Amino acid sequence: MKNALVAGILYQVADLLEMQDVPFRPQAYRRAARSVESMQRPVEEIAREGRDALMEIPGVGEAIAEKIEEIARTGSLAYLDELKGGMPINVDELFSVEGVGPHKAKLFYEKLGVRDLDSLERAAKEGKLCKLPGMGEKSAQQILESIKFARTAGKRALLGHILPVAEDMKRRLAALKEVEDVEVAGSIRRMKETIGDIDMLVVTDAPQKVSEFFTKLPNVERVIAKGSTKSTVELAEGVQCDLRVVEKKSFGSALMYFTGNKDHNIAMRRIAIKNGWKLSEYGLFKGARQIAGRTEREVYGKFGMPYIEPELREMTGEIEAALKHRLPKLVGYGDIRGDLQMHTKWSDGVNTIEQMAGAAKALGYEYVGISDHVGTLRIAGGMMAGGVAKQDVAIAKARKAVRGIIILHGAEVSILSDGRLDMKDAVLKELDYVIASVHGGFRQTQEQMTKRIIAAMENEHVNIIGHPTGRLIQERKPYDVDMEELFAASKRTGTLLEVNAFPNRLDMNSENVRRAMELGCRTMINTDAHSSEHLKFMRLGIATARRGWAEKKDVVNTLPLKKMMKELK
Ligand code: DGT
Ligand code: CA
Ligand code: CA
Ligand code: ZN
Repeated sequence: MKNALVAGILYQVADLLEMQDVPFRPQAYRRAARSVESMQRPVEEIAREGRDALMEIPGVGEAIAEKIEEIARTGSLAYLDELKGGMPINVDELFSVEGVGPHKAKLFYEKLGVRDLDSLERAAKEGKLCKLPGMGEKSAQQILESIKFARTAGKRALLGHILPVAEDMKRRLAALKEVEDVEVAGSIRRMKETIGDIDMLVVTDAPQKVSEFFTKLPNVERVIAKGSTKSTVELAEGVQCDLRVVEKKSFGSALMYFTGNKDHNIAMRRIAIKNGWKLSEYGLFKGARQIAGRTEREVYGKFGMPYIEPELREMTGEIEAALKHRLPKLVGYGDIRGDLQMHTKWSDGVNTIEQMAGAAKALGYEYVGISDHVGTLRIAGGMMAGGVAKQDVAIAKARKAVRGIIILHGAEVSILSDGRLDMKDAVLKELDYVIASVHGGFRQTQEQMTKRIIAAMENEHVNIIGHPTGRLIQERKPYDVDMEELFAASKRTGTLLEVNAFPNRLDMNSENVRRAMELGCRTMINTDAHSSEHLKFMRLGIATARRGWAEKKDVVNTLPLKKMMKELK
């Protein structure tokens, strides 16, 4: 942990103490923070020497030394969380706005009841901020600007939002006659769930023309750098994009290098050195002679490895597996035969059953499952028993209207806090399949939550657990559940743990998929579409499964209808 980060935590403590009008201690924390910040030596190293060593840092007494030890050991400070928890306001949100510190936050709260970004924004828009002492039109306007920034800053973009942007850019570049080859690299190519920036590679003999074109694309907001080998721009979608020009003979090695990840690259380079070679973005070299680099396959081949799919390049055993020719045969992007989680106008979706089925058919699916919310989940428009019966008639009608695809009638039912389902068995039993999910009551102990979900898995009518951990990427942590227990229950009961492909869910995540597959569980990938447009998120779920080393045989909805239905247990 960097000294600046340790100091940052101490500064935050100081701010919070000051807001509570605690005398002296804020200054003490700030003094210590300044010392730590300005030290050359890593404070972590000093912490390892013991408390006495820490107390030699100017301004650091026993109490603060103890805190630094904890930060060095755990990366966080329980005392800080406690202070934050005791505040009536969302400190992290408010302090993330430039121009809002402890004094302003306190003022805004006491005079206007501002607790978080939303209420701050409201107050600013209603013209209330500028009337406060020490504030004016201008500073209120600045805060409004900063709020916009604070909402996106520090957050990585979702793959699902940026992948189409990168692909569109690739298409536009590929259409240029000067461009010989173009590829998206980086975390997007590895299909990581969140991405920092877009990395594009091109082969061209006319780099000036290409960078000219690139920096003038319609969604370019700002040009950060423009050169013949590298240009960087900021896009309207809120991410940066790097464009690098590489030589044709190096395209494979450059693609490998800029796809990463970094640890994978470093390991490959080490292996090259062991062989007496040198690997870089320019190629694989024996002395001055290039022995590979045109394609990735060629480079991996020189090392006696098969091609390693980008989704696997996370340095989690793929290199060893490749050397032993034991890489998984990943489920393919074209292997899915149907999507079984989607919502229509019958609950909280925007399209009709016919429209969803038609869109699924257009994707080439053999079957599609309609799984509207049932039960008392009001915000999702849950149907009661009567609604389900009516929908059954509507499904029968849709089957006649949309030919060439099998329409299944399923449902998504909530798992109540005590593990019971939010719908009678007698209703569930009539459906083709049932997905059970946790939609509320997230704050249970691990024991309660695990028992709750397993109880649902043990219900004979439940076939699938939807979004099994409840996380929303960068928004909500997963609820506390013992995944090992869920995997065991999945094997025992045959209830599938879903890979939900919705861009901000991707739940199970790839780590969980990997573990589940290791234990011999199977899974199903569904989109949870709430509109026909959402059906195309399937590939994000497939990518998540691939990053979890899942093979076709592990994914139940790669099976033809009859076999798939047999796997619904
Ligand atoms: P991101 O953008 O944060 O989502 O993640 P990446 O993986 O796209 O990282 P980025 O954009 O910083 O760099 C693209 C690739 O370039 C990265 O995956 C591996 C390679 N790379 C970047 N820096 C280094 C480095 O210092 N050493 C090595 N060996 N490779 C690097
Ligand atoms: Ca990147
Ligand atoms: Ca980059
Ligand atoms: Zn759900």
